[in-house]
Amino acid sequence: MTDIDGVMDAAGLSNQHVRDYVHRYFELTGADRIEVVNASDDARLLREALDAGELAPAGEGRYYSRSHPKDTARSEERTVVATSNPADAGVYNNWRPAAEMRPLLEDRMRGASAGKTMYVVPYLMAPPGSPLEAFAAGVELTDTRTVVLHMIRMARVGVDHVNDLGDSFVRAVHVTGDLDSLGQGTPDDQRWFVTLADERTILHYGSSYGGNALLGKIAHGLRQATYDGWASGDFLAEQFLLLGITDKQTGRKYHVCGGMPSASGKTNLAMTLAPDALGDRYRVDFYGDDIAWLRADPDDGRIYAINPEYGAFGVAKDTNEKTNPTAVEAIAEGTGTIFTNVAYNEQTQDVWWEGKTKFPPADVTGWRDWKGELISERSEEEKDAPWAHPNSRFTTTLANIPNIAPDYENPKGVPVDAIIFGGRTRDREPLVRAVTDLAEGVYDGLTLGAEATFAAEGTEGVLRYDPMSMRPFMAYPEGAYAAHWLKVIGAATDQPIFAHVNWFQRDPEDGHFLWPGYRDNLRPLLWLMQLRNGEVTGRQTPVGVVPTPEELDLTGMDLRPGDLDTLLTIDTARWQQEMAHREEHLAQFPDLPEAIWTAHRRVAAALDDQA
Ligand code: OXD
Ligand code: MN
Repeated sequence: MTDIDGVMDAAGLSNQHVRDYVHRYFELTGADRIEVVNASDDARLLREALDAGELAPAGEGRYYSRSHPKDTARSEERTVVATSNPADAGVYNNWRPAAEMRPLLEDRMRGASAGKTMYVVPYLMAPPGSPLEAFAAGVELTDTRTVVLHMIRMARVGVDHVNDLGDSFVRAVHVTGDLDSLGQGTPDDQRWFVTLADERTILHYGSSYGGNALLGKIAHGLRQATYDGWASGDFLAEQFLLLGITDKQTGRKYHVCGGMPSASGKTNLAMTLAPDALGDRYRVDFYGDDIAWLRADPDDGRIYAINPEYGAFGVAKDTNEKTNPTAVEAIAEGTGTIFTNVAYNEQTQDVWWEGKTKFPPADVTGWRDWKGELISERSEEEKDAPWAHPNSRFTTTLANIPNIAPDYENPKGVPVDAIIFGGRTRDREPLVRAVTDLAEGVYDGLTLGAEATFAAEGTEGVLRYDPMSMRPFMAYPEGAYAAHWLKVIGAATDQPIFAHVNWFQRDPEDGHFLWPGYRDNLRPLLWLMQLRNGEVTGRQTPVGVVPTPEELDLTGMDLRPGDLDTLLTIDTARWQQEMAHREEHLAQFPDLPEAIWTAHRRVAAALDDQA
C-alpha cells in the first residue's frame, strides 16, 4: 500500500481539500506510486526522464522528446466544455451535460494509471499576488513525467501556491491512456478532453501532448479562466500576446495585446525586436506569446493585463534568426528547453525543423525524423516528407527570453494601450486600421479570421472565422461572451484603442508580399500609439482609421513603389463581399448584443456610401 498521506506530509502539502482530491483520483486511476512536485525537482526529474529514455539530450542543458505519432496536436472535436446548465451551450464550446461527461471520463480513467506514478503538480497561473490569483491556482494530477517537466516550465509549480487556498483551486486530472489503442481520429475514438467549467474541474484522457496534457495552459488558462471571468464578472481570459514598447526619447511606455489565429505570426510578433533603424529610439519588451487575462482597474480606470503563464510553448517550424531571433536565443544551449517532435540527430544531439535553416542538414548521418525513422533509410516516396512535425514545439521558461520585460512578474499586470487583431489575408485588410469605438472593436474581434489555405479548410478567399482567436477555447455562449467584453472593457474610463493588422497582403499580379513583416511590424504599432496620443490623425475610412503614407515611420525601409499605397487602401467591393459573410457568421450567435449588430450595420452602411 502506498502511504499517500506520508508522501503528502513529507512534501508539506497541507491543504485538506487538495489531499482529499488526490486520494480520490489515486484510487480511481489505480496508480502505483505518488509524488508531489515542486519546481526544485526539475533537475532530478530530468535525470530520471533521461535514464528512462523519455528524453534524450539535445546539447548542453537541452532535451528532446517525441510524442506518440498519433498524439501530435489539440483535438478540437474531442474537446468539450460541460456544465450543469444547458443554457451554457454555445456554437463553439461543444457543450455537454456535466452529469454525462464526468462518469464517462471517470470510467475511462478507472485503473488506467496502473503501474505508473501519479505526479501531484500544484501550480499557479498568474504572477503571485495578482488580483486574479483567486482564479489561478490548480493542482494537476498526471501520470506522465514529461508532462510534469513541461508544467514546471509553463506554470509556477509548488505546494506553497495551494496550501492556503481551501477549496478554491482547479482540479485538473490528466490520464494518458494506452496511446496505441485509443482509436484516435476514428469513429471509435476513446479520447475526451473535458472542462467541467462550473465545477472547476478538468478531466483529460487519451493524450500526453501539449494543451491536451499540460492542463494549466489551455484548459485552465483559457477555457476554465474564460468561464470564471464571465461567471465572476471580473475579467477576460484570451489567447493573446502581450508586449511592451518603450520610447527611449520620451520615456513613455506602451503595452499592446491581441489575438491572431494560428499561423498568423502571433509568436513572432510577441517576441519581436525593434527594426535596426529604429532600435536607438524604441525598445520592445516581451510579456507573453499566448494568453492574457484582462481586467479593469478601479484605481486608474485602465485595463490591466497579465500573462498567466511562466513559459512559452512555441511552434518550432520556421523559427530562425530572421523570423524570431529572441526565440532562437531563448532555446539555446543551457536554457533547459524541451523540444518535442522536431528532427533529432542522436550522434550529434542536434535538432532541426523545417525553416530552422533554408535546407535540411546536407549530411543526414544520424538524423531521424519526428517519428524516429532514419532519414538515410527513407524510401523514394518518403524522401520529401517533413523531418519535423508541423506542430513540433519548444518549451522554455519566460526568463530565457532575452527581451523579457523587467516587470513581467508585476502582480498588478501592465496597463493596456491597444488591443489588436490580425489574421492572414492576402487582400482587403490594410496593414493597419484603428478602431476607436468599443463596440466596433469587439465586433472586429468577433469577425476575426484567417484565410482558408487548403481546400479542406474551406473555400479559398473565405475566412475561417476565429472570434478573438478563441474559437477552440470558447467556454460559454458567444452572445454572452460579446456582452462580457463590452462590460469588462466598458468598465474602464481610459479604454485601449483597438486595431486590426495584416502583414500578409500580396500583390494581385505576382503574389509578392507587400509588407516585409517581422521586425518591421513594429512600425504600424508605433503609428497606433501616436494615433492614441493624438499626434497623428490618419485617414477615416468606413472600416476604421488608416495611416496616411507620411505618418508611418519607414526609416531604413525599402518598399517597392506603389506597395505602400496598396497596403493602406480599402477595397470597398471586396469589403462589401466580406460583410455578407460576416452577417452569416454573426447570425449563428443568438443573443448577440444589439451594440454589435449596430456596429456591423454602421460599417456596412459606410461601405455602401463609399461604393
Ligand atoms: C495552442 C497552443 O494549441 O498554444 O494554441 O499550444
Ligand atoms: Mn495558443
